[in-house]
Amino acid sequence: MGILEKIQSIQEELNRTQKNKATEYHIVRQLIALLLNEYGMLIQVEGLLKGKLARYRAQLLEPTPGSSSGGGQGFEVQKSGDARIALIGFPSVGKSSLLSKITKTKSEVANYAFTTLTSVPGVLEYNGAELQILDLPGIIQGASEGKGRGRQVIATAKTSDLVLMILDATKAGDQRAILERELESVGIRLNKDPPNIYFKVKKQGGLKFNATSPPKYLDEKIVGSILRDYKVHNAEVLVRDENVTVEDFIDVINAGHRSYIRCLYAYNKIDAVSLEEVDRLARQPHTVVISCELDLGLEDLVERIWSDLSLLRVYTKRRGQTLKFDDPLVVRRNATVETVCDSIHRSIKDQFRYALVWGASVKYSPQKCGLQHAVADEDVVSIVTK
Ligand SMILES: Nc1nc2c(ncn2[C@@H]2O[C@H](COP(=O)(O)OP(=O)(O)OP(=O)(O)O)[C@@H](O)[C@H]2O)c(=O)[nH]1
Ligand SMILES: [Mg+2]
Repeated sequence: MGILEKIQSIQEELNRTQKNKATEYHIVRQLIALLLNEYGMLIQVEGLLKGKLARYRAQLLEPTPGSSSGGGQGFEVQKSGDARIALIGFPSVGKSSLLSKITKTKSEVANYAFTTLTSVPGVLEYNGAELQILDLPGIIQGASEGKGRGRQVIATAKTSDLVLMILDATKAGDQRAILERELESVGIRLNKDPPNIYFKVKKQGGLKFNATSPPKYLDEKIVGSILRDYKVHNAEVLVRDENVTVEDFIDVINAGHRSYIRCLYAYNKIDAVSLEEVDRLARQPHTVVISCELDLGLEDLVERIWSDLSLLRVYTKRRGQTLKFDDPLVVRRNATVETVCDSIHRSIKDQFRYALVWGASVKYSPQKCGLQHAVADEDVVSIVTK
């Protein structure tokens, strides 16, 4: 081949390649466009499906007509252990993820709303106590009026010693206020003490109203008219706190339907927000920040659960036996020697002479105490019987 022919053949080859390049480029572009389109459609369909799934699952949660309790069996779980903690929150905030992290129980986790349809109990062992953690279906605005399985969820929350409200750090907004309102509307009072008002319905004598110091937001007239509305005409009312409100007084009249429960707020998914935001959330009262995904703040959370429950550990010692510190009796705050007796055995009280108590609740260790003596955390108690 002469030099000219060589040049010509290379040029032809080059032309061909360039043409091919252009066509291939065109084809690839078309392909990419197609794929992108397909991908977009897929995302759309996925969103639609998730939405549908959530809607149907929400319907599944809707109380069935005719059933008094609002449908669904096995929702109420037997109480067990030393205290009950209810996980309350919107769907998909990570309640089940948390249960699976802090207990040995696995509750289904998924990225669509209403994954959990019933209550799932787990046990958290801490400081020698057994704490029952209840994973519950997510609740939504309107839950207290029966939306979703809201009413049952809230009824279960009412039976707990601590509400652990799980919130999504990526959707901070007004979740907290909405959930609080839902719980408030069915008589749950979070992080509040019962109002300091003595109230007793009498058979006769009209209304006897007294106050240790003049209340700021309440007077005899208001109290009288509220009581008349409740058809109570004879009662004794003693207000011991000048700051009580009308709402407080109404709570006192309805004491049977009010539950004063501690609440701890946990913002989950802090791995997905900025440090500034985490800092802002963590500064709210009664709040911890966690990430189930990255195992952040979980130990801290468990410690806070424990301290908010205000449980007391009492070590009981039998005469002549060495004390074991690994298996405490776990009792509520305000517990007395009597409570301790009852937790040991039903009949031990009948044989009771006195108790020897070592620890923070007594001046001298050991000290002889009666049944009414209030115990403190980590006291050692030895019951002396007849
Ligand atoms: N980024 C992030 N995602 C999380 C975290 N914890 C849970 N998730 C995700 O959030 C989604 C919902 O988690 P679940 O534990 O099923 O939420 P849930 O509150 O039990 O939801 P329902 O049962 O539907 O009420 C899942 O896709 C989890 O993987 C976290 O700490 N960080
Ligand atoms: Mg769940």
